[in-house]
Amino acid sequence: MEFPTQFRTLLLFFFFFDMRQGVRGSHELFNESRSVAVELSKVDNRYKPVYHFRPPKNWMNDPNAPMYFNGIYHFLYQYNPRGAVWGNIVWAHAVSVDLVNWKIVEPAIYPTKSFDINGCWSGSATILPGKGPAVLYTGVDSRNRQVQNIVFPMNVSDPYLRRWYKPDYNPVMRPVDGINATSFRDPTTGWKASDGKWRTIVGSKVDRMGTVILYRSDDFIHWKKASRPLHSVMNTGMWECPDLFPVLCRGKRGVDHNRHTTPVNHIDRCVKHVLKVSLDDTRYDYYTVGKYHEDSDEYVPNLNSIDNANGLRYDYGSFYASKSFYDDKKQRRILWSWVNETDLISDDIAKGWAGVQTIPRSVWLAKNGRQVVQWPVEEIESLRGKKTEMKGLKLKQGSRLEVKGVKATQTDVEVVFKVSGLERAEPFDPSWFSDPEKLCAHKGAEVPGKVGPFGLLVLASGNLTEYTAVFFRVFKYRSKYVTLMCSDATRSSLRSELYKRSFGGFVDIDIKKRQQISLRSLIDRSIVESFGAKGRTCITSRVYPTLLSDEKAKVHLFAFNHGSETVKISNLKAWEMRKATIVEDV
Ligand SMILES: *[C@@H]1O[C@H](CO)[C@@H](O)[C@H](O)[C@H]1NC(C)=O
Ligand SMILES: *[C@@H]1O[C@H](CO)[C@@H](O)[C@H](O)[C@H]1NC(C)=O
Ligand SMILES: *[C@@H]1O[C@H](CO)[C@@H](O)[C@H](O)[C@H]1NC(C)=O
Ligand SMILES: *[C@@H]1O[C@H](CO)[C@@H](O)[C@H](O)[C@H]1NC(C)=O
Ligand SMILES: *[C@H]1O[C@@H](CO)[C@H](O)[C@@H](O)[C@@H]1NC(C)=O
Repeated sequence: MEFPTQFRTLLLFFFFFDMRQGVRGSHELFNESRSVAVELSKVDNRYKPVYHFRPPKNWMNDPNAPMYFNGIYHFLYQYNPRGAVWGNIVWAHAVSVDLVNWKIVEPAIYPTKSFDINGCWSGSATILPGKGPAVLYTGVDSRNRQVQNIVFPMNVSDPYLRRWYKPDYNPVMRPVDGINATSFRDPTTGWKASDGKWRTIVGSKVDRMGTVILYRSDDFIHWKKASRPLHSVMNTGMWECPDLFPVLCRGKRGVDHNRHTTPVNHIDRCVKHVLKVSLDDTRYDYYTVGKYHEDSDEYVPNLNSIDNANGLRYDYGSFYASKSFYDDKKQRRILWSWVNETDLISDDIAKGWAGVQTIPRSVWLAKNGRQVVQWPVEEIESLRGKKTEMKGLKLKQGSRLEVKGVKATQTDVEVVFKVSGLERAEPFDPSWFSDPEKLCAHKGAEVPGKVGPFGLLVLASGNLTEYTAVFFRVFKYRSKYVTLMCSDATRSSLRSELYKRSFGGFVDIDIKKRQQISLRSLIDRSIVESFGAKGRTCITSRVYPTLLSDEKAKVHLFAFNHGSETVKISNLKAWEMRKATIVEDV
């Protein structure tokens, strides 16, 4: 991907700053702030997550080439080794046996050749049968064109795959035949169709039409552009970081894209596909469920799938440039995503670090086939320490219940709310369907309702001058119900200058039938990752309570209900989370 919005704003800021001051060229400042060396001993850890993946210091963005190979998980990522803002990007590389604790080894890819001298941007890994991994990535060449390159491990027997080499025949895909040379990036994992040819897609745009260009190859090295793209949608702008993968119609098991044409048993014959794109226009990740047709080499979304910035999102909060891989160890598909900082760039420079990855999530198709479901990988539960549990408690209107006994700055909390009085729920206006985020902003945790708002107040001060509210609200619509989930950061910090959005998404469940809804939140200092209704709707927020700037301040976790209908906590479990071990081993 290209440099982040935050940075564009910085550029703009310096541009105007220059106009006013008339002293220095914007590029000088740009260059300076992206290479301000960070001393490890000076890194400010107060807001730094302890069990989410993040390097000890500096800037990180997109996940790259996640894979499982020979017993080791590899996680590579866009990284600035020389500062806490975007710039000087290399592919940093971490390895793990459990997806929780990581060893950071030397960077795998960095600019060295004419085909990547101006940038080594995002890409993906493909395990070539009998040969090992190959990585396709976007290079920015000496003429500032985006091209696609290939690299291989120098020694596939080295368990950590520490060193990689770039063949001289790179680039393997060039921006010719009308491809826009500055909008051509982020190749996906390759897959082989039954004609024996490899495929990959690359994100692009034609004017305002977002598109994924299809390439075919016999040997994974010589690539030929197909005459038609795999998929395009009018007026969606640049498609970054596309991801295409198969999902089984039933069950949580994942499928390898390179095996889906020869299913292992009859149950596996029903396979659908997911195509995700990161829309540069809005900076969020959208997906559709559909079918990749091998004969025509096209992806066709389901008829009822909205295929633009009004469509489904993996996560309705801060979450971008995600990428999945098939984990052969546990036969599951795992999704990673970058979560950016939403404090100020000056804060990031002062902190000495910026960027977090989500807890890796298992992904599968929901039973109704309309969407995917996501759940933190089970390995993360190995960090659960001290536990507290509550059962059968009533939350009357206006009541609040403190979850005590666990450190509220690093917590995994899972709660099941039993609802009642649905027939008295607030009426839903169908015009609200188009913008759940606006609805969350309008009907916040403070606004009393009927069935809800109820949920959690996390990273809260005792007197509630600061808190982040993660909650549900149920509405009545015709003879049915609409369930809204919000993650509201508007009161998360006393600092008024921060980005404090009230994110929201609808939850596709039959609340009348279930009469209950669950919520899991992974709270980790400045990140709150929430999973509604067992992972049907997910929302991630970044928050910077001033409360955390005082190491000794007491941080609280509450359950609450501001609806007139009583809500019951049938079960609440909270665990204090231990730190993950993330060490450099270069
Ligand atoms: C800024 O960095 C770019 C690329 O790294 C370089 O070409 C340019 O000369 C630098 N500008 C200044 C003013 O240092
Ligand atoms: C490749 O890695 C293996 C395992 O670490 C090692 O034994 C072997 O010497 C390496 N080969 C080369 C050529 O470095
Ligand atoms: C190519 O993409 C760039 C970056 O978005 C854009 O500024 C430019 O107008 C595009 N060029 C054409 C010919 O569409
Ligand atoms: C609320 O609590 C915080 C931290 O516990 C404290 O710093 C602040 O002064 C309190 N504010 C009020 C208005 O009581
Ligand atoms: C994350 O930061 C916020 C606040 O600065 C921006 O509005 C988002 O666009 C940004 N997200 C990405 C993916 O860059």
